[in-house]
Amino acid sequence: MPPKSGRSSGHPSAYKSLQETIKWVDLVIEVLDARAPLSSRHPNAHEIFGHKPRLVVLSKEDLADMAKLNEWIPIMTVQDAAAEMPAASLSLSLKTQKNRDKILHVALKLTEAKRSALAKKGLLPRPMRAVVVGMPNVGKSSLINWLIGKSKAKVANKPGVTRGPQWVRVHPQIELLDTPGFLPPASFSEDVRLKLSLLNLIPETTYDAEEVARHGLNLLKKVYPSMVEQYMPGCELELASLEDIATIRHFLTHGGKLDTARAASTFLTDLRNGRLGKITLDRAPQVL
Ligand SMILES: Nc1nc2c(ncn2[C@@H]2O[C@H](COP(=O)(O)OP(=O)(O)O)[C@@H](O)[C@H]2O)c(=O)[nH]1
Ligand SMILES: [Mg+2]
Repeated sequence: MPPKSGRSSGHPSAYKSLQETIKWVDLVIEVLDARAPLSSRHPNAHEIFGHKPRLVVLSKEDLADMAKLNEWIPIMTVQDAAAEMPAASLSLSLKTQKNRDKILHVALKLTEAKRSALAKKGLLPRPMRAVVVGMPNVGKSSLINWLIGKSKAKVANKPGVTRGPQWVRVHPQIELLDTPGFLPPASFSEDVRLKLSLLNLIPETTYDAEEVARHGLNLLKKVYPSMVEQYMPGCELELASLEDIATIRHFLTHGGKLDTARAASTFLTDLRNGRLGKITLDRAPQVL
């Protein structure tokens, strides 16, 4: 349930303003991080936009474990379909321009029913309106820029134009809001918090980097042991620790002790940039 007053949430108007935006759109484009398809979904996603056609975009495919991702893709829309709204999901990398046409094609398909309903009412055809939503850092702005492409530059080049959110035509029949929908804050389980911290999806001020790196290393030992072995040559997997990373890389503090803070930050950066390998930390359920 949305909070009724400001007391239970730091942003009492977040639900309201998002719901206001969603009222105006024909399609919700939900962005999730392909390295954590479930953990990066807002806990109230279905309640917030379950009554609209939804396109689920799993971003950062280039950093994700495709084998696991391919298990997730068909699952992501099952609950949406249960709301009897058309839904589809696909993964992509916003680092390449590939798949832009595919996204637009799927967006058109998902809004087909709406367009024919408008036509039946005798209304003039209008472009379908879409908004991009998702948690921080999943790739919303990247997706918006990726979809808008050159037309965005055109708008920005006009001198002296200050403006609020605008609809940008990304296809003759699709308009996109040029700012993402703002999702209300949520609380997460320990497990989800760890994954979100590891993948840099929650602010660094909200957790202890060294602690997250230690837990992350342990998680990786279980899920991707060979990555850890390659990353830390010569270490026994069971015992591999931040201290070992500091030793291997000769990270020492001024006092000559092992610099585990630096080891933690290096490990997190390498993990996030895909230097350990392509990872997807959420496990897809075996049975639908
Ligand atoms: N490798 C990779 N990085 C991405 C991709 N999409 C977004 N990013 C990066 O993820 C970070 C957050 O993206 P941003 O669009 O600002 O996320 P937002 O907070 O949801 O708007 C940025 O550093 C992007 O460059 C992707 O498909 N692949
Ligand atoms: Mg952004």
